[in-house]
Amino acid sequence: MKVFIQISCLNEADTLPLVFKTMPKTLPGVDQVEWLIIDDGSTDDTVAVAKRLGVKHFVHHRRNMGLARGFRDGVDYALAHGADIVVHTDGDNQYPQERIKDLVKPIIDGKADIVIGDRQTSKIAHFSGFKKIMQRFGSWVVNKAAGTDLPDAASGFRAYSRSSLLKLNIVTQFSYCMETIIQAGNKRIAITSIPIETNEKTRESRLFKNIWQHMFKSGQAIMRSFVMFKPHVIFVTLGVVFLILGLVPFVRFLIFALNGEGAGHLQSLVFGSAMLVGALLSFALLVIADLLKTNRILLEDQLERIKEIQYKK
Ligand SMILES: Nc1nc2c(ncn2[C@@H]2O[C@H](COP(=O)(O)OP(=O)(O)O)[C@@H](O)[C@H]2O)c(=O)[nH]1
Ligand SMILES: [Mg+2]
Repeated sequence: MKVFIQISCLNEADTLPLVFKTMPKTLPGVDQVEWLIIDDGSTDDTVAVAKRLGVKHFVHHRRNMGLARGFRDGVDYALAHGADIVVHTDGDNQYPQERIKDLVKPIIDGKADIVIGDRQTSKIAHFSGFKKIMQRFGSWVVNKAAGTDLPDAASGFRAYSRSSLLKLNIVTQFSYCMETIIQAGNKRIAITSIPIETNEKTRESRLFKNIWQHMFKSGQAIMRSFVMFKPHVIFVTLGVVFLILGLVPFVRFLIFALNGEGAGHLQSLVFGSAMLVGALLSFALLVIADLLKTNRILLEDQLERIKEIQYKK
């Protein structure tokens, strides 16, 4: 059993030594623990510091490509080097590395394929009340899209089994945290979570300037996942709303028209017809989205088989 612990880094030279203070060298039930740094175009000493700390595996991006792409390239590297489990943690020492042993345990025991460290956001002192509510709301929406029941969808402290990584395909540039859950949920991958306590904040978030940006970007990612995995939720809702908005004035016009008073109610006819066209379009988009979904399932099945061959152990 080989575990790769990967750390996303964008200029983390200052905090990496702190991260490695609690970084496990061995784990129960694991033969080999490897550390992997994803250097996403850092301009500080991240790489030199990591080498000094004993890291031997690196994925470099010459320029910044974003967290999601970094994660994907890290996973590719780990799988190519024989990883059975890939753990992800942050370079700002937000997560308790000493809990990695608990994160991988459900996978080693064969009870789950993805394990998420639940930060218990309601208890984090430096989160504002509003941020806590938004975290809960965000997780609720993700759970709805994924068909899961996870308390903390935005946590980046996770362990993934090899087989789950062969099935997951990251397509968004951003918010892969939410995306992986929604994909995993819809692909019926077993996900579980364990409660963790986060460390003291070392610096401000670099991923988000403020909570609004966070909400906007997460919202986009969730919306896209909905269209990908549950298109009926969006297009049936839209279609029904348009249908009702269209039928009411349309029927109103018809009644008048049958009574010979149609000429005075053309507005109803125009508005009703426009809404009915909207309804028709929504249902047409539903059919297209559904066909695309079938296509994607076939493509993803191929990708999984290719990855299995590519990363054969
Ligand atoms: N690969 C990659 N990692 C990043 C990027 N920006 C931030 N990170 C890393 O992602 C992790 C989380 O970033 P952080 O600024 O702490 O955001 P937070 O999750 O909101 O606390 C840290 O390990 C960062 O070094 C990026 O553009 N690319
Ligand atoms: Mg952080």
